[in-house]
Amino acid sequence: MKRRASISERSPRRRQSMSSKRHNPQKDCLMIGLQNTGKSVLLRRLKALEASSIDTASRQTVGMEREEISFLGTTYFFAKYGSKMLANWNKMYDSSSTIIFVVDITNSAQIASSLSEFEILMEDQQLEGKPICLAFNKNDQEVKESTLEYYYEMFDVEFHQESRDNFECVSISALTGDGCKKIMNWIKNNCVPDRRSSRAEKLKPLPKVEKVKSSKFSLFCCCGKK
Ligand SMILES: Nc1nc2c(ncn2[C@@H]2O[C@H](COP(=O)(O)OP(=O)(O)OP(=O)(O)O)[C@@H](O)[C@H]2O)c(=O)[nH]1
Ligand SMILES: [Mg+2]
Repeated sequence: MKRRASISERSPRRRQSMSSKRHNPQKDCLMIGLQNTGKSVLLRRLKALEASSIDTASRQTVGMEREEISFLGTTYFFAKYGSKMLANWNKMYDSSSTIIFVVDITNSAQIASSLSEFEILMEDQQLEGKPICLAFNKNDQEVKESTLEYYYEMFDVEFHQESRDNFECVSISALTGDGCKKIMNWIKNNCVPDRRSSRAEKLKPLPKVEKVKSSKFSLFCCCGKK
């Protein structure tokens, strides 16, 4: 009898997407924030944590950019959305493991809009239990301490830290790298593998342990059979 072609054989595009899913078992770390807050530079910095200098040129992110970043032996997948995609941010929440919201502390004219987007984010039902990191960027610039304290209060950092287990707030400089390692450590602790792959792990039958008696020794054998 003629063998029926598998889905991947019938559709090469489907085969491509299936194989990319197989190679990308993790969900993305989603990076969002308003215009010029420093997302592109931060992504370059996270990729080169220890580098003395990185490319700091501003390139407006149109649509979405994806990057793979390795940290302590694990590769994480980052997706970054520019402010132009603001209306679509929430469509990406489901496919994200963690969210980094970047704020430019030197741009006082923008801070109210950043706060309003952050509040919408924190109230989104889809994000209940999802790890969120608030990154106050550009701390290499002169900003009064009282202004920073004021921003912490404005963004209700203490309240979010108390009410969410996996909320983090960091003061960073994507330019110098200050505080950026903290973000990668937070990702390492919070970036959970895709549910499908962890479910597949759970469904894998456990090796059966059989006790085999021999005249002199008791041997334990592991086999995959049920
Ligand atoms: N002083 C200082 N400047 C920074 C820092 N991070 C980014 N910048 C500068 O801020 C400007 C904007 O940075 P980008 O990374 O392009 O901003 P973005 O958030 O990706 O902007 P969009 O893609 O338009 O949404 C550039 O001139 C950067 O060099 C920082 O930590 N300190
Ligand atoms: Mg950008």
